[in-house]
Amino acid sequence: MNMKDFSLEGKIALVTGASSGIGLAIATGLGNAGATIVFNDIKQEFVDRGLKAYEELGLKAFGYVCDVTDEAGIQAMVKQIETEVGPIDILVNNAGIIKRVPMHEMAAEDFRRVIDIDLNAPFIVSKAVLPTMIERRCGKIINICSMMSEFGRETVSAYAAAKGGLKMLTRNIASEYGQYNIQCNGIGPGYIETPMTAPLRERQPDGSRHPFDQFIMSKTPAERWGKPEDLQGPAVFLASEASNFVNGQVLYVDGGIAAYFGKQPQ
Ligand code: NAP
Ligand code: GCO
Repeated sequence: MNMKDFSLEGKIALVTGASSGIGLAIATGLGNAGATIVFNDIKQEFVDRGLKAYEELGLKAFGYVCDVTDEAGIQAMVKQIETEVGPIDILVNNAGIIKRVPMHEMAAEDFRRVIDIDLNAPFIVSKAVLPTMIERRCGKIINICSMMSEFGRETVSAYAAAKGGLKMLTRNIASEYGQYNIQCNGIGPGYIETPMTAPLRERQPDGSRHPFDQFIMSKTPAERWGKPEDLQGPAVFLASEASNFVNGQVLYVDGGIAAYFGKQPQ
């Protein structure tokens, strides 16, 4: 093996929803490995925020305003990228939302919205990039799954259903398109410090840690929340030639949560 296999020089990477959080970190990691970064977000102000962030990091990036659930918009955006930047080598389906509501109280429209963004959109965006990947006989698709691809918990029924489905969509894309030298894998982050999990880490009025924060500490061997940067190395690996025989897998980057029974209460 040659360490150049980990290089992304000359590659074009589309990371959805990459103006903040995990997407921004993953795109930065891919950029530092040599890829040209392309990303989208739902508002120009968020795209501008992302472009500023990449510029400050000295990284070349292209940003587009597009809602990942809008198939016509995604198809047009991918064609625009292919014209303005070049063919997409790497797709990271990162954009996602969560709504934490007890299932028996959740509005069906809210359940559908989570499924639409977290599961239907990875289908829509993958469908848009696959024809060129098939034609070029190469491509990498990385789906950002979750601990909820494996576990349930109270109030996240829609999110768990979506992320469980996303794990199987990952396996099916791998199965259907491996013959074209296209690899599709997932990254399953553990609990990561981003805006999505900020409510779970808020300090209590007495200054103590949020009960859920304490719970995660007891369930994580690493005894810390993950940082978005913890996902950069795994993403570069799955986006690179070094993982050409890895297909249909979900790589959990969770500090050991999925392997751990949990700390015995003191
Ligand atoms: P985040 O900071 O909220 O990032 C989500 C990104 O997706 C935002 O940039 C958001 O844009 C964008 N987005 C949302 N809906 C969109 C749409 N319809 N079209 C285009 N972009 C859209 O949260 P995060 O924690 O980085 O989450 C990123 C991914 O990691 C998600 O798929 C999430 O499920 C997954 N994940 C997170 C954790 C964690 O602990 N944080 C763990 C496992 C998996 P706006 O800001 O404009 O809404
Ligand atoms: C929650 C959290 C989790 C994380 C992540 C874990 O409410 O339990 O938001 O779902 O975001 O998905 O991997």
